[in-house]
Amino acid sequence: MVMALSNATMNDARLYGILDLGYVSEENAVPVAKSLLDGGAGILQLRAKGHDLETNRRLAAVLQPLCREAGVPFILNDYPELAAELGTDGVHIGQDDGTLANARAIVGPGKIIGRSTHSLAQARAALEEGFDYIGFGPLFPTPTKLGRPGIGLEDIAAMEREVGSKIPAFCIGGIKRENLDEVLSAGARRVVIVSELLTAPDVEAATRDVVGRMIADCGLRIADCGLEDPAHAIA
Ligand code: 3NM
Repeated sequence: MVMALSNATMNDARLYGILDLGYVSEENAVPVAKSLLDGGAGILQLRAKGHDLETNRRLAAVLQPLCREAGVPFILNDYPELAAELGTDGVHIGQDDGTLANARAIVGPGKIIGRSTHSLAQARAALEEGFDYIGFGPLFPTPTKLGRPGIGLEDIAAMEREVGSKIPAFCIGGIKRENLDEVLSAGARRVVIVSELLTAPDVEAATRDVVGRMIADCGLRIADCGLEDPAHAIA
């Protein structure tokens, strides 16, 4: 069995890349994943909503070793049983996908389990429950996750102070290079960017640009962009 990557690896991640089959064909999945990794994405997720289990299995089986080679955790969206079967580094679950304890019982100890949160209250609850990281959003309405209102930027600072200082917290939803500065100014320290990167003419260059800006922004802050207690971040 393959062990999960270390806490430190994920705690360093500023940009979380998602290979979303809503934007990338199965044939292009591997080259696009490579571009995200080469551009500096610190975590990679396969998100194949509406695709069958076999497609998820086929792709995840290829992407996991690719990420391992790059030293980047590979996370499967949904499908904890498949994550356990393939030994992926972790799994990401939504608000309606059950408890952490349930997912942990399936994927086992040492695996990364993340939760989507859509409010400050949900972010606090995910920290309390013991999730390894959270997504926080959608900040802006986004075609990648239709039907959800944007939660705006107002709660980012409080979320970062209360939750993002303890576990990695990734702001998500409608983030583009053109509004990245606004999101960072609101206090975000980590982001997920999906459509903007996957539809860029040069995925690797766009990814590299975002990662460079994230790192530079951390360097500008008085407080470090790390966690208060990195060892505490992942159980
Ligand atoms: N989850 P884009 S928003 C997959 O708020 C996802 O939980 C969200 O894609 C959440 O960068 C989102 O294209 C879509 O807006 C993010």
